[in-house]
Amino acid sequence: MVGLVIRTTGSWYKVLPTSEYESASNPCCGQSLVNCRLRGNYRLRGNKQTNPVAVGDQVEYLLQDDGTGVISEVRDRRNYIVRKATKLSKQTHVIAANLDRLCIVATLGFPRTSTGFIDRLLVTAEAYHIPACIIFNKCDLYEETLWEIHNQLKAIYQSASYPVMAVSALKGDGIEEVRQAIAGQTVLFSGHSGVGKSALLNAIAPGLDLRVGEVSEWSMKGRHTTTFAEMFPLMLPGTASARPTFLIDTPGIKEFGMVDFSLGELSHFFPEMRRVLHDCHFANCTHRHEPHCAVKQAVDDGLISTERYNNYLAIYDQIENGNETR
Ligand SMILES: Nc1nc2c(ncn2[C@@H]2O[C@H](COP(=O)(O)OP(=O)(O)OP(=O)(O)O)[C@@H](O)[C@H]2O)c(=O)[nH]1
Ligand SMILES: [Mg+2]
Ligand SMILES: [Zn+2]
Repeated sequence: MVGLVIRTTGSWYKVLPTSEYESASNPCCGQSLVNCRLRGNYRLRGNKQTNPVAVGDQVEYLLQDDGTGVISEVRDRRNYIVRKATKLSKQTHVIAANLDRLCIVATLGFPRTSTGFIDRLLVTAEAYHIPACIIFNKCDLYEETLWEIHNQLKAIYQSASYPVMAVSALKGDGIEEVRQAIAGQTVLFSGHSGVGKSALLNAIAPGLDLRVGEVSEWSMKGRHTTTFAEMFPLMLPGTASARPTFLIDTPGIKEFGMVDFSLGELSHFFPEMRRVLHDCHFANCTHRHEPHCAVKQAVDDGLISTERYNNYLAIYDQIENGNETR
């Protein structure tokens, strides 16, 4: 049997049989989920990853007499989003696999998301060719100054080729645009705790009824309302897609520790740099101090945002010094 991992808790995996969502008009039928464990002698891939099976994985499993399953194989991943397991850890944690899109949920206040955090997630998405977009939530709380900041950030990210949306999960503003953009796709929602990822999923698909944090709760340090990643297969009515949509809610992350790529590649994961870097005088230009650097020129000309370029330098420094922790 083949199925899709939609939730992992400890050593149990909830698997949706492929036949359930490929034929069903409403794949959201809880009864058909199979509780699976990993075969005892399953070898961890290079034992670098803390989780051998992640949400979004396609797995092969054997159905037991008691109705549970035993996973014998995790199929090769098309892509995935991976981060450091903990700040200083050498181990990595796969947040989710086989994605069509990463939605970074950000807020300008209550709490504020830094562009450094956004750019680290974007770089990781680029590295695995996952289209990404940025959703600024809680726009019902923006006054004039926050709208100005929003518009500046929107200009920066759109010119770097990322779609930017402003929404209010609470009031419903902008939700229709998000629904149309993601219909029929497997979408990972990621961002700090308290930005409203679960609230946004509830707004996109009102039947979901996910737990949303109390205002007093998320402002307290270290409190996470969502505690494990979970995928929700559903049909999005009113959209053009006849395919199910797979929404993945995740626990908030404080810092995003990047893994798995080299310094030389970094500028290739900034689309606006990728466009010009072939014009640098030196083929191995790091775009930091070299003369006749097309990237630095583009920054001077206002074609590449200073904010993004500074984040590039910061990430470069951190990788170079071996303490990339964000
Ligand atoms: N004003 C306003 N508040 C919102 C909006 N969306 C979410 N909230 C509030 O923000 C708080 C956090 O929302 P959650 O959906 O739990 O946030 P989360 O990102 O899922 O948090 P974790 O699960 O901890 O990662 C709750 O109190 C929500 O009511 C919004 O659009 N406007
Ligand atoms: Mg949540
Ligand atoms: Zn250069």
